[in-house]
Amino acid sequence: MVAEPRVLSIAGSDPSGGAGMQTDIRTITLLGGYAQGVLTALTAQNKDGIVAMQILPADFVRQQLEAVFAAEKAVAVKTGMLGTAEIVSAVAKQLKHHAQELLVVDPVMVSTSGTRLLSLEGVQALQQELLPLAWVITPNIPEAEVLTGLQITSLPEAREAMVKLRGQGAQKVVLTGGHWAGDYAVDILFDGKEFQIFSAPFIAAANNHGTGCAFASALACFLARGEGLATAVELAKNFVRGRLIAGDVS
Ligand code: PXL
Repeated sequence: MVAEPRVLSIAGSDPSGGAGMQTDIRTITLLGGYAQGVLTALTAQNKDGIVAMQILPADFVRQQLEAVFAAEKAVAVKTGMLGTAEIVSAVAKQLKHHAQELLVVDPVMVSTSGTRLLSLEGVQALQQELLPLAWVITPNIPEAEVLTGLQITSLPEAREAMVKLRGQGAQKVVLTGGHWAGDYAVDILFDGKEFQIFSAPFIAAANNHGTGCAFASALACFLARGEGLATAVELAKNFVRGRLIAGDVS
């Protein structure tokens, strides 16, 4: 086990600290990782919503990545908000070039408050270029529905969608469960062979903005620390639960 493994987040800024890069860096740091961060976009937002956004030029994202990779390669990389197809392509090219194996792709598309964080062309680029590189993808139910074109309202439908997501190139799939109707948050892991269910009572928090970012970052961090995937999912889920219970998701 590495003492303080480098974990790189590629994500957008949420200046209020509730989601995005700020959440990622806090999560990685809290969990004993050495956080690196490549920004894709700046937003003006707080938990009530996004009022403005500046997406960075893809070439500048590429330059940031080159600088980071030239310094020291991260053990694990996590992607969040990518904004445009051009940024998705630039990120995919760099990760491929540097043969990044531990890659957690959180296919962020829309903010909790409803603002689009990845263009429609970006969704296509993510499917074509980034998913084939992913060690694990962590969609929530609405994201998995967009990526597969399937409706997910039951466990059998979830399983079908997860098989399809693996078919798009991700090696492993974690369907995060904050959107199920009912009293339980049920996360499902599909490793290509088996489905594993992680269930915990749903926490009706006043603020759940940023839970997806925290989960994917925690997962990347536990993987970087050498945990197996199922253990990493369980630990990441417990971490997010703890933050929700504390009223501080991020
Ligand atoms: O929770 C998804 C997310 C990711 N990244 C940024 C965000 C949000 C949600 O608001 O703002 C920058």
